[in-house]
Amino acid sequence: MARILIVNGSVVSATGASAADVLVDGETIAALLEPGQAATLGINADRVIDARGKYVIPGGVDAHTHMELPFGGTAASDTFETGSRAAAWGGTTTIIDFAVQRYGENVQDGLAEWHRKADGNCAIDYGYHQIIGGVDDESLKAMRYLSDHEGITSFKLFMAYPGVFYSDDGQILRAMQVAAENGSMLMMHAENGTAIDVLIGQALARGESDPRFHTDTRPTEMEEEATHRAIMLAKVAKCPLYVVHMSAKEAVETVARARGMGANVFGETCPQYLYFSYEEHMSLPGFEGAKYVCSTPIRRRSEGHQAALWHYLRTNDLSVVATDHCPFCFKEQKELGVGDFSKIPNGIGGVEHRMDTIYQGVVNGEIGLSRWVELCATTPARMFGLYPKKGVLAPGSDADIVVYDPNAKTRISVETHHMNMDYSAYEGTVIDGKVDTVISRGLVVIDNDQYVGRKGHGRYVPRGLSQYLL
Ligand code: DUC
Ligand code: ZN
Ligand code: ZN
Repeated sequence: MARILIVNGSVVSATGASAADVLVDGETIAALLEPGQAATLGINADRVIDARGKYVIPGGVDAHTHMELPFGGTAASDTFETGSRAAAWGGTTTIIDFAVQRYGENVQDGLAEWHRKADGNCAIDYGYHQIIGGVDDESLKAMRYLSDHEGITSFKLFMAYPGVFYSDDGQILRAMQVAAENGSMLMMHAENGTAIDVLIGQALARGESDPRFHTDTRPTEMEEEATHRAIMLAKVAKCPLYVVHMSAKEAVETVARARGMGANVFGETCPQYLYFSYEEHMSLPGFEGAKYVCSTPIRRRSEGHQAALWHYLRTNDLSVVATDHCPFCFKEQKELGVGDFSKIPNGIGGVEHRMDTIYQGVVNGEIGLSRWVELCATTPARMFGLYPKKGVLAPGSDADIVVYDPNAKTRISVETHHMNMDYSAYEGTVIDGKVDTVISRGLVVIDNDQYVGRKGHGRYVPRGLSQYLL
């Protein structure tokens, strides 16, 4: 593989920014050099990339995606091939997807199925968390095995979706106790699913069938209560806990309180919760709101959730921005829920837009430049045992690099995105900044507005334990 020298850029890390040149040799970073030092030292490269006026950052790590997830009577519309390519377009060079064990299935079979879907198809590197949809003796044993032998050190449980992925409190506690044995991370979908199902039934009985009732039947209290319960169970089990896709400010307050008391509790949010709202998106006329149906739901701006989430991104009570990329087409997929919002498949596609939309938070003064890199690359890598291979530009790290142009603009549209979706939730949005060049393990994959990578370049990356445990 080639030697690449990136010159004249500003290298941005989780701790600061400085003028430096980056030398890539094969799949890894060979050196960070003083500007001009390469010439002095007589270093040659096969390719020199001029990053003048641009940022040079570690490739994004999206810790929450769902390629080809069977869900809601259909399946997420991106394959690993299309979804990982779209991620690369958006400056993400590693995804952690969720392998699935459904109730009654064998965990290892679920994992094998995910390898079948991903292996040989990805443009960028990938790992897996494992969803445990049926906690029993066998799946608990499998958790130990995956963590010891398969590089899967994080497990997602659901307090929502009774009859599908749901675990009761006793099952959750047992899984947490197993995770605590070796420091694996328990990831939680924290919503009170049995109570929500009652509210859904009552709403439908009243004839409330439009998409916006998805939010109304998943009130903030259901997220807050479940988050609190998960934290208490994790405390009893002495297990690290990562609460996924948080949208209610009260729920994050609960995480903040636990963190204040020294608990190993972490919160994740997603761009859709920062930018979309009940008033502007869920309540669009007709069936348009279906485009924004995801769980946890999009919340009311009038209640201050979006502003609070930005606040908690600053305080680190929300530590990671992931996408929960779970795309469904409007035609035939979202449309399954015409006349019954509870049948709309839950999910929004966004793997391509995370780096850009969160960079907009830098432009808007919500977060600093280094915090952008920390939230989108460095912390997810450390949180899920990928660091320092991923998430940092340092000698020996994988050469996963994004050259980002802060002076260009990105217009998001279904016409120009690369995800396998027939609509864009961000249609027409113009973002300051643009992914310029993307390198995945030493291979240039995005160059001059072209995808020049290849299917199968991306490799499975086994992960270690979280590096954040107190
Ligand atoms: N939870 C997820 O994490 N992804 C898709 C749907 C859901 O409820
Ligand atoms: Zn979830
Ligand atoms: Zn998800």
